[in-house]
Amino acid sequence: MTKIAVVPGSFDPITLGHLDIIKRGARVFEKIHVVVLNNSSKNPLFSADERVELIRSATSEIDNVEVSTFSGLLVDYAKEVNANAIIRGLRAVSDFEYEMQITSMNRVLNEEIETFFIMTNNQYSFLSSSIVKEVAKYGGDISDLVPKVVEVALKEKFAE
Ligand code: COD
Repeated sequence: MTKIAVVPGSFDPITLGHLDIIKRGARVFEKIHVVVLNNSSKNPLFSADERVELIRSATSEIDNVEVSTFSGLLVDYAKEVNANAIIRGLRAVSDFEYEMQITSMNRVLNEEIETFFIMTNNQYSFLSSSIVKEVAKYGGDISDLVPKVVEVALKEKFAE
């Protein structure tokens, strides 16, 4: 059986924490599909297409990674790309409850798709897209937190 995993998220925008999870997943699974899910309850800074482009640039050197966007249920996307696994990142205990809810719901929707968790690298345990946007908005240095393309894109966004 081919080991194909989906790494889903909002990625608004992708950070070095996300990238770390994607890279480590790509070492274990034969193929990784990173998917930007349009979450109707959030008001994103970057459009879905912009987020996909930023992820593509940030992952261009990883051969077994593909990036796309999807509107709908994660399990439906996973089925579409023949994935039998979902990878999520865990930063702190505070992530656990939310992740447990999502995982349980996805299992109800399709019990054949297994969710795997990758613990964050300690240096990124505080990192989130929201924090990065907040710091970038007020001109703080985010060069150690996001890929270079994202740093540039955030500067442009907040200069608009
Ligand atoms: N270090 C490690 N991992 C990290 C870090 C970090 N610094 N920052 C984020 N992560 C992980 C997160 O824990 C998560 O696993 C992943 O990276 C993506 O994070 P986000 O914040 O970009 O994405 P989320 O959590 O908002 O994504 C939620 C989904 C879009 C996946 C979810 O809403 C969804 O599946 N929506 C589709 C509808 C659906 O199927 N619903 C049913 C299930 S609830």
